[in-house]
Amino acid sequence: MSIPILRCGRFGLTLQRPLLMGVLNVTPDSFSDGGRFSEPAAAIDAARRMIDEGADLLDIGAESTRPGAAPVSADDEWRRLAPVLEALAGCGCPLSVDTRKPETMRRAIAAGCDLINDIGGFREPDAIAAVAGSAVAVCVMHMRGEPATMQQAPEYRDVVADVREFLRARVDALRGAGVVGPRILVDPGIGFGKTLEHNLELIRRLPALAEIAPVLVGVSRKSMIGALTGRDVSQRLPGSLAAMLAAVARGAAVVRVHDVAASRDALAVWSSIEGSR
Ligand code: HH2
Repeated sequence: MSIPILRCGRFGLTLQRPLLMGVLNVTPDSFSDGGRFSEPAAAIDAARRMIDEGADLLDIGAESTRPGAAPVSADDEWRRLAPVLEALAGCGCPLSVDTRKPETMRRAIAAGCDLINDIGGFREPDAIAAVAGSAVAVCVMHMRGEPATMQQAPEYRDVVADVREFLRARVDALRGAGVVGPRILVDPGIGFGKTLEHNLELIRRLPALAEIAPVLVGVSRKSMIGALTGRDVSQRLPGSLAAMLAAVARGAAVVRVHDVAASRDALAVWSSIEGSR
């Protein structure tokens, strides 16, 4: 069987084993690490540390998406991203930019990023056009509603069927616009307009999403882990590792994590026992 590949800007990443995407939030208000890396120098140090620890990709975000977060303008978003992207351009690690804004997508692609991660699933008018003429990979995430209101009593007919239908339609729209080849990841959007039970069901039935495209999953430090363990955000690593391995066991191709070294160790042990991935 041929080894699946993700075409990702300057890189071709093999998906033979689960890939680790390290989270770099250059925001003053992210839920888990808000403010720690809002100065470019601190962000760049954190990025280099994650690369040393074994990150396969870095996901750089300049707008917090935690429930209730305030939106930022495209210019402010770019002011936060530009120095970090410039400093990391030659770091040898694929760079993902986490944004919903077509203008930021275009600027990030021009600055040499390799993946655009859109928690809005490329629904903004012009978002698909922003990535279509480039070689970047895309991550299409499902979110119900908007960050400010998404946790207000979310309801689904069947959460897995609804998320799958949404992701399939977005992937079809991207492919129709010329985003072809193995450049697309899909993501159930854990915590984005979902109850705890919705999140658990999506992880349990992840293979239903992997039929569409390789799946990226982000559970690291999220409120789902807090709800299950009673732990504050600073103490959610063990729970995050358990959820990450449950996702990987169900076929997650990429996992988005804050704690790269610990996640790398957990994956090394898991993969050695499982053998095949
Ligand atoms: N989760 C967050 C942000 N971006 N992108 C994808 N594809 N999948 C996710 O699950 C995901 C994401 C939220 O986490 P974090 O970046 O740590 O927090 P904040 O949005 O507050 O910056």
